[in-house]
Amino acid sequence: MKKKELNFELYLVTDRKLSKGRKLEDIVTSAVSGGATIIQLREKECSTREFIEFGKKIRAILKSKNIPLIINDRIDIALAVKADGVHIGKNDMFYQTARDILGKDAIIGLSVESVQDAIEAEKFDVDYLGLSPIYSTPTKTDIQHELGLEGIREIRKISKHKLVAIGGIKTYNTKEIIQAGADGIAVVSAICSAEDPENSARELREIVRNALKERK
Ligand code: TZP
Ligand code: MG
Repeated sequence: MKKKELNFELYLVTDRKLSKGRKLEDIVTSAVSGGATIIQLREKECSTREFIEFGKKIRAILKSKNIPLIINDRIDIALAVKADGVHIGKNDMFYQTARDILGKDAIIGLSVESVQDAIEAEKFDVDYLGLSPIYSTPTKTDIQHELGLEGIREIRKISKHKLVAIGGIKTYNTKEIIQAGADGIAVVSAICSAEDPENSARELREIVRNALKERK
């Protein structure tokens, strides 16, 4: 996957706790059939061995479909499963250290939680910023401040990077998020907990695509 071809329109972040007992492999496969453009494995509780085994399985599924695989936090896992990149937050490894380890071809995304964070990220050659959170969400409760639409607009004004919005995003608020300046949305529950993950992915992607078209 060449970096120029990266499409951030619908970014799925996995969470097995929210998958209603269904296999994450199946949810990922359905999401991709519905139009997910990039997949991040976010495993906070499984062992390193399990994570690697699972990552390799997902890697195999995504490879044939040319969909990039991103690993949350864990540079070691990303290397072990030959993922396309990592997503790092403020408490994880420093951006530059991750870049030095993974090299220039890796996709590296950085979470930003404020305009100030986005200003600081201007000096990095990151591949995208995850704007976190747009809205508060039961999926991740250790966050204090909602960026909201105003936060997206402000960051869009000052940032040269691709912007992926995350937190509380559903079909009913996707359009306004893209209109505010995001290049795509990242979701957990809107797909992982959906009755029909494929259909949810299809609906979300369609809204993003149309909103991007209108913005041009
Ligand atoms: N980072 C910021 S918010 C969030 C993460 C991983 C969770 C988003 O979950 P949901 O279910 O899409 O609101
Ligand atoms: Mg993290």
